[in-house]
Amino acid sequence: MKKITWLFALTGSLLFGSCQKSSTLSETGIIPIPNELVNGTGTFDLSPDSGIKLVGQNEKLTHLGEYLANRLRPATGFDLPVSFDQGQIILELTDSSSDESYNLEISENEVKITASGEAGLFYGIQTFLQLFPVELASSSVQSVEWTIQTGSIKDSPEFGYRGAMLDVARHFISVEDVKYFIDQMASYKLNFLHLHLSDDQGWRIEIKSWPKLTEIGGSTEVGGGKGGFYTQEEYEDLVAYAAERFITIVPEIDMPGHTNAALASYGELNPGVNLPDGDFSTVNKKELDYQMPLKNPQASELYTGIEVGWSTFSSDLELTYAFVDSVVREISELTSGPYFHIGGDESHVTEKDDYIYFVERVQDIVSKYGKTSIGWDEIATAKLLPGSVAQFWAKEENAKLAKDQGNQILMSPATKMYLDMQYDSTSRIGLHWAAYIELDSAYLWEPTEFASGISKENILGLEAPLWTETVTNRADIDYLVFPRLAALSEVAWSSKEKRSWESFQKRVVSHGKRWDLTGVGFYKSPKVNW
Ligand code: TNX
Repeated sequence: MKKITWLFALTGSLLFGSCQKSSTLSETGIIPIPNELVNGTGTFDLSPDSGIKLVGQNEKLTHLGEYLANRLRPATGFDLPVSFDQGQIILELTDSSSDESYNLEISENEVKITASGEAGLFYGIQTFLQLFPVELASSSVQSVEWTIQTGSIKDSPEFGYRGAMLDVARHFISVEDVKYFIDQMASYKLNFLHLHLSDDQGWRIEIKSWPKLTEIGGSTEVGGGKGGFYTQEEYEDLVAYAAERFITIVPEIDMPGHTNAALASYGELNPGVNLPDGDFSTVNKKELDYQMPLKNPQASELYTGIEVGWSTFSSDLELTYAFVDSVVREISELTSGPYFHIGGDESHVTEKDDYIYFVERVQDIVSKYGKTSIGWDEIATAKLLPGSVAQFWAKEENAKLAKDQGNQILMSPATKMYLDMQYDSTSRIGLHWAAYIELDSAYLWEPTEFASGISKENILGLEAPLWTETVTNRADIDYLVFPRLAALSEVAWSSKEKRSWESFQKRVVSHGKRWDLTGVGFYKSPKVNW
């Protein structure tokens, strides 16, 4: 009797299991949703005999083949040899262009991913991986049928810059956690990781010519914890790790405001004026403990609170530019990507003229070291160099100023893209000065219609920042980032015509299962039937 019940349960679950399986390719939970998708009628099975065949010249091809094999091997337990001779999974690279598009053709006998550039092939691989049962994400062998639906996909991104930002200054984030974040970004086809490396509360990257920045400035964080910093070798390792996943690191040194950690490390950089009395906050942040620094013309005190807008470099001190020059030079030498982020936000105690003078001089320094400046939208009040990018977070009129100068805008509207905003008033961490951002709100907006006068051609791309005033560990990152990062990746990658909340709401369910399986502590938004 017992046996019969057991059998019953088993058959039931098998039946249920197979009902759960998507019956067509378009019903598989691909995020971001591809441009063009045609359903086939059959299935393709990955089997112990499957192999990966490489077609093309590029030396990165072997690397991509191995990457795919390594993603498929642990859960399937299959050998999946990678070769130029045979295999049913074909990776074909036709050129070495920077084009990010790919084609994916799945028939009953083979799968073929074709691209003219390595990044495109990598994105095709990401899509392919999402087609399998979620158990594929497991690190041990699973007894599952590795079946996917046939059909074809032609895909390319809407925006060339699809980014996320980690504020490693308010709370330091370890190399290991940044790598984890990079892996997550890669699976959603994001390609720029902006690291906010300095702020009032901490300086997080070693500068060999100014060592006290990390000795002193890196020694604490919000709440008074021990802080931390990346050595230059660790930073280079992150740049390389990201590059292998087609992600470009954008380093940010925030200035002239948000500079207390530097001012606490080197007294001689201090403006030498007393900070004004009063409340310097423009926004009413969550009531965390904070302490104002001593009003001291010498080195300022380290700061572990979360108020903003009260520190500044001195723009009429030549030493300031010597300092900035060293910092930009050292970091630029370690950075393979084209951008250097100069911050520029919330400099509420910098005179307007001083601010403009400072931004213009710093842009020149950045350009001298072969990089292009990005800055928060306020930098558009200065004269921008051709190519400089204004990152829109708050003020439409600043975005407009950038556009009128012929410069592009990186869209990070706080009300939609700030990953540190709470989902609702019950969220256990996060701020809410800009908005509460539930999953549907993060999804339902159109970047080319968001700020008046800013249309597609003015937009370089999108970036979702995670500020970390209230974020102290991986669980906190997971909770604020997922599932919103998946939603934002679709806004950045997929065309307006393809996006639909109803569809996303269904597709994200399998991602939730994958997150559960891999220990990503995501927010179980009530907007989704998980
Ligand atoms: C505003 S966005 C800031 C950050 C804070 C963030 C908190 C921006 C350019 N400045 O300094 O961390 O709000 O949400």
